[in-house]
Amino acid sequence: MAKDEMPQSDFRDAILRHLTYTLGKDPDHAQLSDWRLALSHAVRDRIVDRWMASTRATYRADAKRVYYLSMEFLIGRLLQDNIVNLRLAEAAQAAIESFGLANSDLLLDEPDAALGNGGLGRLAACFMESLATLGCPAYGYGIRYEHGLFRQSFAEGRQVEAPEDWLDHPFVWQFERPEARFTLGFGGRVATRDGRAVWEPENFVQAEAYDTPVIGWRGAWANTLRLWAGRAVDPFDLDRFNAGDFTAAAEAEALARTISRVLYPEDSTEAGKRLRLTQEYFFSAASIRDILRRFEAEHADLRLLPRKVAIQMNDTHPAVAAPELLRILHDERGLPFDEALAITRGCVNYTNHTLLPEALESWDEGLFSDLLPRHLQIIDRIDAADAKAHPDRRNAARDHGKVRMGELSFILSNRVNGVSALHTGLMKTTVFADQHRIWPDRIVNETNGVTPRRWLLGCNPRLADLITRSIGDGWIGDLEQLQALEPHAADAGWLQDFAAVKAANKADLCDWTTREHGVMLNPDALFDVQIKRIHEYKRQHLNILEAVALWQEMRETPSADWTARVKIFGGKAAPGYFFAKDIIRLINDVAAVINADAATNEKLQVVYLPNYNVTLAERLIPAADLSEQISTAGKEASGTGNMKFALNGAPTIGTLDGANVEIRERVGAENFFLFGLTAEEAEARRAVPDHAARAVAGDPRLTGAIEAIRSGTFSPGEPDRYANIVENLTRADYFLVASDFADYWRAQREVDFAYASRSDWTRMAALNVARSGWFSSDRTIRGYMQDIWNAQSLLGQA
Ligand code: DL6
Repeated sequence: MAKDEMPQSDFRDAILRHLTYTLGKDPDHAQLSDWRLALSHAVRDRIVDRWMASTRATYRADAKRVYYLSMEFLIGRLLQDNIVNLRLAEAAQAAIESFGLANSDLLLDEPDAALGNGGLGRLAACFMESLATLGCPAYGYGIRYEHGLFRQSFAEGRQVEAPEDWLDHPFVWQFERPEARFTLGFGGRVATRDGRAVWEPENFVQAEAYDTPVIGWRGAWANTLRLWAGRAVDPFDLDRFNAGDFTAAAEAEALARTISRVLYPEDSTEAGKRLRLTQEYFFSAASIRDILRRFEAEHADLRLLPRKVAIQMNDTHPAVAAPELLRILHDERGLPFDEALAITRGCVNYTNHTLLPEALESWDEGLFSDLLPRHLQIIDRIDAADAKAHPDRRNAARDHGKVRMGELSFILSNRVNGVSALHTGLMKTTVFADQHRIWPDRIVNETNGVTPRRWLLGCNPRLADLITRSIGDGWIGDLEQLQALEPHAADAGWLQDFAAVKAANKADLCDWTTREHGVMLNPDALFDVQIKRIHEYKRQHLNILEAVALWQEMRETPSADWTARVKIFGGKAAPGYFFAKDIIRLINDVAAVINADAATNEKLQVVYLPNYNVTLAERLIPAADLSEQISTAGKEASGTGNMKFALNGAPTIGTLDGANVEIRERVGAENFFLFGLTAEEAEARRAVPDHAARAVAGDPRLTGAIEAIRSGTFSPGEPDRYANIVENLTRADYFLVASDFADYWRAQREVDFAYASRSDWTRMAALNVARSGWFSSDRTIRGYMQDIWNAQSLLGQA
């Protein structure tokens, strides 16, 4: 392991000092959370100096800054990350243990900050860490939600949602910045004065900044994650209070706080949509003001902006940032429109994370103009200029009564990127084909990556240790060095050590599921894991159908030499996505029946672990044998879970979708279980009439599995419970579950066969690790710095 930088006694003293003087607690009476907070303060102290030094170095160098605008930063717990990156792991552990406490208890006491839904938000968190590791001066801008992604539990197999409450506990890492506030307007009208448009908003709120430092590997550089909270301009109406209307007196504050109250408010209602667009403008506009304030403190000439500022819009959620910047440059700073447009375009870039039509944002123009009337005028003017320059253009930003954020983002960006090679290619031929024809150089690819500090060194210390003992610790900052493991993967003794690491991780997981959930898992079984948001395109229902078919076949031929399997699921469904919620319930119902079957349960178990979050991923991924990446080809933009599993020695069973394609190319086709239609074949299959019914009729296993669900085997007394799923699979099946089932079954049996030959399996798993170095988010960020931002590293200058 990397050696700690700090003498242990100093660290111990620092913790005690914080416990006493920052928290006011007597060590004799301190609770676990007090110790955790004291430790966090001691760690934070080590970050702050480096943070300030990094900021000073950026000012000194007058460097270009990167601004990453994202509605989501799925940061999870930060204490361990910070300890790891500061190389304080040993000092911290020794200090904690000297107080008679267990290291892991303390680390796990920290709430998991779930400020995101899934891949997009977790990517943003990995990017922040890699930006700091690479010494790229950067700010993340987002929203400080009081309630992150809901907490999930199950009642009779159904998903139950409860509010998440990370801010009920002190969040040590943040610094409140009451002085950093911006007043933002909404609604109103656009007047004309002296021939110029002037927006006169009707309502106002304030955005208040909270800063969290993000430290990179070895603590050489630190950047800022700045999250905005909603505050009222006049928080308290004393006249109303004195008149006895106490609720109304605090109404403005309550309304302003609503903006940053919850992550992704349910937006099936008009009010929900309005709140969502308000959130988007709120954080985008506050961030743009902050960016301009910082720039103008040092520069008088706004034309320099593209040389000093790169703004990355993480999907279209911050898309209003672009017209907002243009508006300020033109309306408020007085630049000619074309110049303001060119400057905006020189600064702004857009990452697309999905091609699913329902996920591509568009706003009703009535709602948009109600909240942002001036922005709609600006969008119209951009559209008009575009139409003149490109008369054959088909896709306007405002079209058929909608403001289309993908088109808007594309038009206003310098670079537009996809997140895997396949996805970027599909952007060019499908959703953005028209724009690509007009601006053929604008779309670039930056395949996603994950930070190895959290997703290997932090979450899998046993494997990290084995790697470091084998090839040194250079891999932590340069993941491609994992290639040096290849010769070890041919050494039987080393492979035994590798297998022992996996076995120990699995044993830990078994202990935990027994302790926390009363579920005893067979540690000798293959741990087959699918963890991600629940969505039809991710096809958790394909996985559970295979479990049903396998169970039926095991019952029919109990004497066959079945490879024992534990199928593990984790993931949340959007509260309003009823089909996904049916899938969750089906998995739980199937699990209950299969796990209770004494004839098969030594060979097959199905477990759905509730409340999947970053912490649970950190627990499951190191213990996984098999990574399920089974989306319908063409639908998963990239995936990042797929990279984490491969990096932790779990080969993939997967389709040629998203970054699976690149994973397979790198780890080798022989170390990847491929199945299913390609994106092109999938498109063609959808055009075949009755493709679903035909696929079901042609496969007795699938017919049997669907029939079991249809007849109520898993929902006794209520056979109709899954009528929707059955109907979908046999008639519509847009996501081609039935069409891919037979090939999935085949690939799963290949997995069984391969796992039975354990030394070959271990070698395959080790080669997955050795060949996954390219999937570091450091590589991805280097790509953005070079291809998109033209930003330089200041490492060594802080
Ligand atoms: O790029 C991060 C992540 C990809 O790995 C996933 O494949 C993709 O589904 C996800 N996209 C979203 C879409 N959200 N919106 N808008 O989360 O992005």
